[in-house]
Amino acid sequence: MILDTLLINCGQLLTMDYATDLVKGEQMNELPFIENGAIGWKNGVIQYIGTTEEAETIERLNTIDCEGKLVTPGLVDPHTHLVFGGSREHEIAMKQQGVPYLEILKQGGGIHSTVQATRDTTFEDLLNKANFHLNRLISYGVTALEAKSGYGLEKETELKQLRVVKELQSSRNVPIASTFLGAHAVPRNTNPDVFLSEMESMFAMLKEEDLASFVDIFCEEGVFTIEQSRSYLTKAKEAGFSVKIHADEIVSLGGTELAIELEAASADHLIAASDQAVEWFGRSETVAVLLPGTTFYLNKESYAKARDIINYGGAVALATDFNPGSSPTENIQFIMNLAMLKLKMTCEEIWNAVTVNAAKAIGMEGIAGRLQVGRRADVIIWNAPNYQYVPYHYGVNHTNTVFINGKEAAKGGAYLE
Ligand code: IZC
Ligand code: ZN
Repeated sequence: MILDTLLINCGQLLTMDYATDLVKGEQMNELPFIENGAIGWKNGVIQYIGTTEEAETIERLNTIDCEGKLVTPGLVDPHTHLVFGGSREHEIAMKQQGVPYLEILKQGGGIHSTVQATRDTTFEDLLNKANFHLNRLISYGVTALEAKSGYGLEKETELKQLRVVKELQSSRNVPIASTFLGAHAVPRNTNPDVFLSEMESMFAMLKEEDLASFVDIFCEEGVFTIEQSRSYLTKAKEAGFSVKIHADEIVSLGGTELAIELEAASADHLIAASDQAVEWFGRSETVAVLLPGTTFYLNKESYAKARDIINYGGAVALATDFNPGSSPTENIQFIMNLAMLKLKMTCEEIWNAVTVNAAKAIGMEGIAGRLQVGRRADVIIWNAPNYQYVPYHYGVNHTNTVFINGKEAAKGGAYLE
């Protein structure tokens, strides 16, 4: 077989080639890599992984000399609110005056502001906007992701958002997991239980039309209670969905315990998770998806207890939480910097958290987050001499070349149209 492309002289080639789909506890601090590695593919599928020396005789059309640079799998972003209308810079002054996130929401701003903008935006404009942000995520190294609805809070607009995601799934060559977050906020002057039953009534149709794989809920003070979340997600599971929870982001309600009890695919945020919940991750397959960009942007002092979750044997993943309110950034590398600085994660843990564990959190363990023969050639060459360098040097884009399905998708930090 003649390969299309062979990368040689990869200073460190991270493969994430573990025996399991999920890396937990102490194992998160391992990071197997091939020194002076080589990786090659044909028709977008990886055909060779090994050393440069052994690759010498492989027939190929194109050779790229990586000159000692770091080469890794494409990154996986397991928590984004990719599809939305408008933006929220008009709330900057309130934010600077210290008006809390939940207070802005209570006053009809925050999520409600984006809901109005999303209702007012056409399908085509939402799609164009989502494509723009997706291209930027890719330029930072993301080659697989999750995208949530949740800015409709009514059937029609929730469907519009999910159909944008479905269009992206078929028109773009990046795997996207679709999550129904109809339960993102209670529409103003609406009874929450009546609202939740309206959202539940969409489950069967979403399943039938394959519009979502996951159902998520914002379990938070002033939004949805533990009891409402348990009942809603139990019905979602009965309808055949995997579930996720925005858990203990601001107030400690016990959403993290609920996620573990329900065997959720992930529990996300966890800044205010109880000590008990943190301990439970050790005995659970539920992935702790941590979003330090949100803590940073909400200007909070204390971050999620990543160290404790890992020390108790749990699995951590990292995500941008890209959204117009609490985390307006597509820069997943900045999230890796924050994980180093604020979550005190080791560089090894950080790389596992944005690849193998992130893929597992969105049901993509079979296709994303690892480099293996037979898998998609979603590969990044980094302007970095080693894997520690990316979490270390902050605020800039280190990608040299992002390959999606074996094709150059971004170069020098810019998406290639
Ligand atoms: O638009 O504020 N936390 N949902 C829950 C968000 C943040 C997104 C937003
Ligand atoms: Zn979120």
